[in-house]
This record gives sequence, C-alpha cells and structure tokens, in this order.
Amino acid sequence: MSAKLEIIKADITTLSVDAIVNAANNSLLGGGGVDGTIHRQAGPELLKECAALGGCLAGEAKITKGYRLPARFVIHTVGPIWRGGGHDEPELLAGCYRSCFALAQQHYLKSLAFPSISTGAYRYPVEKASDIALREIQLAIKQYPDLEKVVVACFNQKTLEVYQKTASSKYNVCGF
Ligand code: AR6
Repeated sequence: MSAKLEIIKADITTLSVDAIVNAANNSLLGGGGVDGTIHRQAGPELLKECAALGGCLAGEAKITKGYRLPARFVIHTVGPIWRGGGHDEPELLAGCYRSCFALAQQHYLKSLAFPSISTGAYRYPVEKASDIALREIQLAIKQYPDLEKVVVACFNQKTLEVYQKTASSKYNVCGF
C-alpha cells in the first residue's frame, strides 16, 4: 500500500487537511457521532449550508466549506446501515469512498481524512468495513496521482487496531 496512506488514532475535527469526510445521514442536518462533532466544531454556518443541499443518498457525497474547522472543506457522505450484509451494504460503502474521491478530484483537493464510515451508529462490522475502505483508498491513490495524503482517522484503539490489521494482512503494509 502507498506511503500516502496514514492510519492514525485521532479526532478527525482536529486535522489540517484539505477536506475531512463526515459520516452523515440522509438529511445532512447533523446527528450524533462524528457528524455531531463536525457540526459543533465547524459552527452553525455549516448547518445552514447543509440545509440547502437537499439531503444525500446512501453511497453518495456532497461537499461544503469547513467554516471554523482546520479543514477547508467537509465532504458529507451517507454510509449504509448494516442489515446483515445482503442489502447492498458493501457496494454502498464502496460508493461512499468513490464519491468522496470524485468530489476531491473535482475540487483539486490533495489531502483527505476519513472516519470509519458506517461502523458506529450504523453498525457495519469494522473488519468488513476496513477491508472496503482500504481497498477503495488504495485504488483512489493509484487513480488520482495528484492526491498527496489520505488519512484514516480512527477514533478509538479498537478501530485503529482493526484497520492496522487489515492493512498489514491484506495490503501488505508493515509500518504507518
Ligand atoms: N473523529 C473520528 N472518528 C469519530 C469521531 C471523531 N470525532 N467521532 C466518532 N467517530 P458514527 P455512522 C467514529 O456513528 O456509523 C450520526 O448520528 C466512531 O467511533 O459517527 O456512519 C449520523 O448523523 C466510528 O468508528 O457514523 C448518522 O445518523 C465512526 O466514527 C449516523 O450517525 C463512525 O461512527 C451515521 O452512522
């Protein structure tokens, strides 16, 4: 896997990257988890911009400014709710990553940070989600040479360990 990938333990709202990704819901009007923290840290202007976007479908993404965040932009994506794996969850989750990278490219963004989409309130098993996330990130790094850095911001030790294990066992990464 590419040296452009960093898997770290972090609160994504502290990261100074071109864009952080929000694990939002269909309404784009805020919620709990990473979504709640992003809205709190960005300030009320973010909600105002989100309210004009008309929501977002699972697997798709929309971009806003970052307002009071260190990141210049927020890319809001809606992950699938885990319903056992037979309801297009893998395709929808992969769609989130692809949609985020497509927007990043359209806006000439060079550094992006992702949370572990869908693995909190939406209950997607972290092992399975990490496999899809790292596969899509690796593909995007190959596809978009202008991308300089992709961070996976894991919020807790367990999530970090799962992503590191998936990276080293499936993608042959030794150090981060
Ligand atoms: N930085 C990085 N990761 C975080 C942070 C943070 N500040 N806070 C939580 N996480 P979740 P979902 C991790 O529930 O599963 C919201 O209410 C968290 O530990 O935020 O996609 C939305 O409005 C987990 O590993 O998102 C939706 O309704 C990961 O982020 C719904 O939750 C995702 O957990 C979306 O659920």
